[in-house]
Amino acid sequence: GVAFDWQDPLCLDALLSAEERMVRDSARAYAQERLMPRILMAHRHEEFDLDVMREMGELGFLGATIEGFGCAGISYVGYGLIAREFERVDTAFRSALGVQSTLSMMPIYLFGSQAQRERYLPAMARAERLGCFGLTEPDHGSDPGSMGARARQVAGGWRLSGTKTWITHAPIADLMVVWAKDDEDEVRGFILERGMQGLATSKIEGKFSVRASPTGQILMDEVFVPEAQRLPGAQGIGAPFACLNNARFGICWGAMGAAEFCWHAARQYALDRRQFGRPLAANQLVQKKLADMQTEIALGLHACLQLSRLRDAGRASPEMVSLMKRNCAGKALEIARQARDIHGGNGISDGYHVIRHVLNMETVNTLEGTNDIHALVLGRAQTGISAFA
Ligand code: TGC
Ligand code: FAD
Repeated sequence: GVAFDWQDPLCLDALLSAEERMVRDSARAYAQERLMPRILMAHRHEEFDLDVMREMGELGFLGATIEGFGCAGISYVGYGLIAREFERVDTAFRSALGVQSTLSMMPIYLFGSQAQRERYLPAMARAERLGCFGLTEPDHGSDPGSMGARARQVAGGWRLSGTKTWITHAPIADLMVVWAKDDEDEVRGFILERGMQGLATSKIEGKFSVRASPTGQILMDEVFVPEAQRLPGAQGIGAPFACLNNARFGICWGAMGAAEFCWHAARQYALDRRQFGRPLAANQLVQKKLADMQTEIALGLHACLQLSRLRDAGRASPEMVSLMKRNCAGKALEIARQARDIHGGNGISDGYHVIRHVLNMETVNTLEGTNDIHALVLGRAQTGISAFA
């Protein structure tokens, strides 16, 4: 008969190229050997080790989809496979990868001048300079098109004012890709550097999710930004959305990585733990939960692969990305909760790691477009009626 691999039920592995498998294996080895031993304490004490960024840079993971400028130039399948391995350990590491690569380097690559690309990208690929992406504001999250941040044109440049909040890596970033509206109400992008007069960052305390990732605010009080720091190719709200389109690939694959960790942990726990004189895994109710996890993850990963192949062929639409971001994040949260349940009381302890993923998946369902916002994108695409306004 034909063999069945319970871990890879629909043979995803066979659909990857030798190069993609190599990227996957090197990301997996790094994540398991170097990230996994750090995460328990990092999460418990809300610590982020900057060496992680430097290591990711040395191994060529940062900005990996960019061609040239010291970047590897790999496919979106490759990028997704890295994200899956990093988030298998913790969302903080996938976030670190995604914010530096697709939300900080990518806007400079897509919309920056040649001088900006040369100045920033190689240094960012080596993690000598860390970036962040400032779109969300205290009063404008799901609807960034209504942002309040202003960019007023003055002699030699611009004056930026406003507040960005919930910004991953704001407290540690050397530079900030910030979106603000000009006098004509057009969205423009700017590269701000720490140290500019009137620019400050603060840290959001008391986070109960992605605790190993520093999140904060960007506060701009009439910050003078020279014209040379404006992204010349970015005009309109479509520019930050284009960045999000790329970043959401990392979320899709990453959420599936977190779900896989939880599934494997739940399966092993159910085999090891005995109640009523036999393993938990002997119960039909438990087996059904494991079967559901396996099914959703297999379908999710295959769809991630298909979406990424379409992206690499230039044929992925934003709606496809919405469909997948929503499904992967939502299913991963449900799987993490079920895995926590199978762990019983032990599942409440961070030592078993699943509660950490449950908490993280709450964030993953909210950032880069909430579950319901992506539902509305899909609703609009099939009815022609926008339910946003
Ligand atoms: P809408 O009228 O639909 O479109 C306005 C213009 O934007 C274009 N566009 C897109 N372009 C590329 N990719 C997309 N995904 C796009 N979505 C829209 C569109 O074609 C149009 O262009 P044009 O030239 O015709 O004007 O825009 P809307 O204002 O109605 O908003 C639609 C909506 C709600 C889907 C959008 O605002 C949205 O995506 N909201 C969610 C906000 C969000 O995702 N924020 C993320 C912040 S960053 C973050 O969370 C990083 S987390 C980092 C980490 O992982 O730690
Ligand atoms: P809101 O927009 O206020 O939404 C609240 C609720 O209302 C949600 O359930 C939403 O689905 C619902 N809702 C809103 N509008 C509608 C509607 N029209 N119809 C039906 N329901 C609706 N942002 C950045 O710019 N850069 C970052 O690096 C970044 N990192 C983040 C890191 C973390 C840990 C977190 C938690 C967030 C981060 N974000 C970042 C912000 C994130 O993108 C926003 O939180 C997200 O877009 C939602 O915006 P909001 O929090 O203002 O929620």
